[in-house]
Amino acid sequence: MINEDPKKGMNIRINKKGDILIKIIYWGCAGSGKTTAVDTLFKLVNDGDFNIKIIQSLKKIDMKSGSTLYFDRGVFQSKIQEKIFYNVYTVAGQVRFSPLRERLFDGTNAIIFVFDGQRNRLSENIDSLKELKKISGNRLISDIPLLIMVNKQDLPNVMDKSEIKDFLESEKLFDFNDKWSPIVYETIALHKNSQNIYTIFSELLRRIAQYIQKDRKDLDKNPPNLPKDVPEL
Ligand SMILES: Nc1nc2c(ncn2[C@@H]2O[C@H](COP(=O)(O)OP(=O)(O)OP(=O)(O)O)[C@@H](O)[C@H]2O)c(=O)[nH]1
Ligand SMILES: [Mg+2]
Repeated sequence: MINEDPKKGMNIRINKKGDILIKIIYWGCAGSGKTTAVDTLFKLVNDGDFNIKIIQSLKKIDMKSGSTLYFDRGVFQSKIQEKIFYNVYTVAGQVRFSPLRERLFDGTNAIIFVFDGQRNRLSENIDSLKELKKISGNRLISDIPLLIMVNKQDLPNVMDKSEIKDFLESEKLFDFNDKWSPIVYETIALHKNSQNIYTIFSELLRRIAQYIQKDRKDLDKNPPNLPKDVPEL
């Protein structure tokens, strides 16, 4: 751990080889499009020329219905700084999997919250966001960068980003006046007409780098003491 106090700072893990392991989670209610978004992200990176490359393709643990049963996970490596690895997870969004999400949250460094843009899903979206805020112990944004997708923009009459912002502000769930406030992106997660799926991920990576810089002073003063049980990638 970079920081001695697990409740403060980013707590990036570094393994014995000196690799920097960053854990990113896609969070949101059941069916909002987390698995679809990450699946599309891996396809885009596989087919395109980006600053990251796939080290481990996306492994899904799901039910027959396609809903996630445990989690999905895949790994990218930065092409620019080869010591940096991004472990990307999606949580299982069904309400009954809350204990599982709490466990998966452990060690999370950055989050993309996936709103289902359909109006009839608003209360499920909000419940999921409240759960995330509770589990994170108020570390969102101060220590854990967060961005928001309003997904399914290809469907008719979905919520747009300004509606989401107004709603979250009026409910006092976030304010959007700070430099580190979440950016809200309108997205389509389906691969065939995807929108903003790589853009939001790359903005998250940019923010992670900025947050690490913020911690950097601590890192210089207190070189990390690596726990023996940090697994190799
Ligand atoms: N039209 C449309 N459908 C989408 C979009 N993103 C996801 N879907 C569909 O929404 C359904 C649920 O998507 P998933 O990616 O499995 O949702 P999830 O958030 O992983 O759900 P859980 O694993 O149960 O938490 C699937 O039928 C997807 O094809 C989108 O942008 N547009
Ligand atoms: Mg899923």
